Amino acid sequence: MLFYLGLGTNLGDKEQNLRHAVRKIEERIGKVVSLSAFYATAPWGFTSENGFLNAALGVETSLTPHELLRATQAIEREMGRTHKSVGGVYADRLIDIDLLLAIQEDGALLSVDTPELKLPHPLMTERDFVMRPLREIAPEVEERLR
Ligand code: PH2
Ligand code: MG
Ligand code: MG
Repeated sequence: MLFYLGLGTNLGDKEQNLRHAVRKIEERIGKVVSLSAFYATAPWGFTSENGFLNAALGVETSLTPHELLRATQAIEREMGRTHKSVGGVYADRLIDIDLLLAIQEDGALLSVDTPELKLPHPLMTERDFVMRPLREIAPEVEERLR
């Protein structure tokens, strides 16, 4: 299955953080078939003096969606991410890897709706920092999300 992932970081050496995450994804998850440019973006949904670097990639994997979620969470933890949010508010982070959507072998969009994982990502179309890099590598998917 082909998954599109969104990557974000706003602490430390951000370019290095994104490259490191891509390498770990390639080692543990599957073949990275597309990778966007790295986009400098302003923090969305919270206040921080640390700007973001965001990217999107496509990865072909035999993992199930929940296995993939656990694999990306392990990479986040190993890269030093301690918590997702503080009191329900977004926090600065070394790396965030979000599952955006998945395309099945027959070309259909996979739909997942569980407490821990929803695909396609319910907020992605409202977030320019997700859609700009995704549009670069997969211009055809946007109209399928409407
Ligand atoms: N991620 C968030 C919240 N806000 N803003 C930008 N620019 N980039 C992000 O990756 C980002 C964000 C939650 O994960
Ligand atoms: Mg996120
Ligand atoms: Mg996340």
